[in-house]
Amino acid sequence: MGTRTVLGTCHHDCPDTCGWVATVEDGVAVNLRGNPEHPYSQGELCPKVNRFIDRVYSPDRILQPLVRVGAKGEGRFEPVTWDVALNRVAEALHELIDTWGGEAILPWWDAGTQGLIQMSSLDRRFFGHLGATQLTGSLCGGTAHAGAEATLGTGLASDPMDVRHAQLVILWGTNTKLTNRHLWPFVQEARDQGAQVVVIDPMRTATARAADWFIQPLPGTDVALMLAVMHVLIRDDLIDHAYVDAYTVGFDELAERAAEWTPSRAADVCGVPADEIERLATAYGTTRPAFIRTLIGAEHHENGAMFFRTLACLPALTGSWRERGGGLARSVGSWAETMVDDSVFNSANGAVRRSVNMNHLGRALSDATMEPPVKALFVWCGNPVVTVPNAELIRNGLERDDLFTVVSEQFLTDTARYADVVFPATTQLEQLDMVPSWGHLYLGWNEPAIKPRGESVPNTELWRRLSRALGLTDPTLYENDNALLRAALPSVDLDELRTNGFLRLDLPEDLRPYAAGGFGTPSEKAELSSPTLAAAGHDPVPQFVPPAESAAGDQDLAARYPLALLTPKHHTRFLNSSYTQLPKHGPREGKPFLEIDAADAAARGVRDGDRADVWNDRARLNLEVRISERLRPGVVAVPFGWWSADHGQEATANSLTSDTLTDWGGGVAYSDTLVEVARSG
Ligand SMILES: Nc1nc2c(c(=O)[nH]1)N[C@H]1C(S)=C(S)[C@@H](COP(=O)(O)OP(=O)(O)OC[C@H]3O[C@@H](n4cnc5c(=O)[nH]c(N)nc54)[C@H](O)[C@@H]3O)O[C@H]1N2
Ligand SMILES: Nc1nc2c(c(=O)[nH]1)N[C@H]1C(S)=C(S)[C@@H](COP(=O)(O)OP(=O)(O)OC[C@H]3O[C@@H](n4cnc5c(=O)[nH]c(N)nc54)[C@H](O)[C@@H]3O)O[C@H]1N2
Ligand code: SF4
Ligand SMILES: [Mo]
Repeated sequence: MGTRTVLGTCHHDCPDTCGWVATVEDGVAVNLRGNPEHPYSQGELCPKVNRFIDRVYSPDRILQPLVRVGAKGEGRFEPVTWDVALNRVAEALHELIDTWGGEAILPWWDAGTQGLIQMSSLDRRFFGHLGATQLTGSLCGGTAHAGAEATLGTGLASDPMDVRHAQLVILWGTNTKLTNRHLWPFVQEARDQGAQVVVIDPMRTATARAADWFIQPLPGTDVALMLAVMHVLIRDDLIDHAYVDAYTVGFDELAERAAEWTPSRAADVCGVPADEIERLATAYGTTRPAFIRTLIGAEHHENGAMFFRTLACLPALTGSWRERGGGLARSVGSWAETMVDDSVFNSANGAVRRSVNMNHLGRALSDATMEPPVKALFVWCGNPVVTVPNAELIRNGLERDDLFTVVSEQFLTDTARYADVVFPATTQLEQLDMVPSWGHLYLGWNEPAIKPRGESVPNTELWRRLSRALGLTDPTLYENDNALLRAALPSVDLDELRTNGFLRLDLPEDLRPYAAGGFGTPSEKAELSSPTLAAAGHDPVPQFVPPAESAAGDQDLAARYPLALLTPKHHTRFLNSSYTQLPKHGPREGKPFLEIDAADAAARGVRDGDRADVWNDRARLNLEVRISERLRPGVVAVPFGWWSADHGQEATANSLTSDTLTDWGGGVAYSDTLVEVARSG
């Protein structure tokens, strides 16, 4: 067999979608490094994936089907053959479909791999065939998309790589150096040519520390800040009137609203001094080109869609969409959709089926009034017990004796521990896929580098095997991986993609989507006032609405729980809840902790290194205290990602968080969470 190299693409739910090269010796992957040819990731991976081979060959990998022998959550399983496991699932499904109907089955998945076919493809046909409940909503990105869409008509915006042409870079609610690290060199390139970098974030992140200017609003208050920026732009006539006249609608209504939002009024709401708001607006209105970069973090508030809707108005006011290095860059997933047609995976079952928002998994599992109740749950590509808000409700649901749970996983996660049957899943080195990116404009091919370890299978193969076990005959349930990819990528030369490892979307090099209008709205203009929002019962014009779970939203609740809790991504070696269990990743990130400002700590008699309780009506956590200068008084943080075992208790950060849905877009407001803290022991 000898030594060979195989081109692949990182599958993680990360905007960077790095190209990689695996070296394989006698069928064993011995090295994985960044593909130096990749124009965006440029030969680098990251501290998580540099050791991906440890993950693939970890002694803790699940390599055979497992059936539960202990109590739910206890984590005791016994290996069985595929036939035994498949038959157990088939029997359970037949029985519950006969009694309760297909809607008693709930599929739940996230982007554990964001590969096109392994994340979600044949599952849609399989569950469609069974008439299962449909999963809606989004843990990540749906709200940001819906917000931007209200102004722009689609999710399409600037090419993030064009940040290098900017003279002012505003990183608004994104932690680039941690979460989008391969964009940072392009930010730095702009800076080397004189650009000023501003970070707007409630937390002094690593990115904030690296910036020229850090602005620290209270969480969930940015819309007030943006309206005050507009107030100054309009007052000081820093508006591109030609652009506004030609390519926007609703300027007068927006101007009327912005007139109400003086910098001093906004300062009272967001905690940013009025003169700093003035300076931000002046810098934005007078520096050309001015690039706004945002990603996902700010969507996780009750007013999350409004954040993105309002932000997307700013470049229209200054005409910044005209400029290379201007406009607004967000997830570019919608650009990939111009060449990737995943609707080919849709089920032929056109019947209207019940739907459940994925953020309300706990509610769905514990709602006795649902007709029919959820009797079977399938989870793949996600670890909801750690990653979904109000997680104790999910745990309670998973403990139900009358719930049949199936999980496809690489590792025995907190969620998998509650399964009745666990199927062993392959990793990206063992499966075929194409990975669209939401951080750059390249598609990535992933050729399997090694054979599946043990008896693990790609998700597509799991759905084929389950279809067979259930005796389903529809041939579309059995399509092979190559055929699935060909169907979804009709305009892509797959041979070229496979040979090259990546391919740029068929788009102009100088993207500037709205340099001369061309918005996707019904008016074909940027809708500063939106009839579509009005028709859906929302304020047609940007407006700040305080989240219900905030000091401004519910004074009684805030009297009991006076601290706003952030539960951010924080670790260079974790990807959401992945990697925490691996010896070269988890221990190097230390143990779970509570971060608190010195004033809030002193008021509670809490010192650095103490243990403290953090609680609200949803849960209580006991954590080590770190006094930090990264947060404003009134705001605390518990980074998320660690599993129960790392906490030495069942609850994790998401046990505390709010599962209120966002204003629109089907996301969740886990960053609107109030807690109290007290010293323990
Ligand atoms: N190392 C590492 N990288 C990752 C991940 C990981 O877990 N680890 N996760 C990946 C995933 S799934 C995603 S979606 C991306 C997310 O990428 P980002 O969106 O860049 O990251 P987040 O940390 O979710 O949020 C960004 C920032 O938003 C801030 N924020 C929260 N609320 C507000 C607000 O009201 N206003 C403002 N202005 N800012 C606010 C947070 O403090 C945070 O610093 O990162 C990806 N990259
Ligand atoms: N408090 C708080 N909560 C958050 C966030 C936050 O910042 N704070 N971030 C939110 C965001 S943006 C996101 S995207 C979500 C992420 O939430 P999840 O998607 O649940 O994230 P992970 O913990 O990475 O879980 C992915 C799982 O998929 C498995 N997996 C990977 N590849 C495959 C495969 O090919 N097949 C199968 N069967 N399994 C696979 C991995 O082993 C891993 O256990 O978390 C959200 N929750
Ligand atoms: S996790 Fe992100 S940064 Fe790391 S290799 Fe994958 S795509 Fe690149
Ligand atoms: Mo995400």
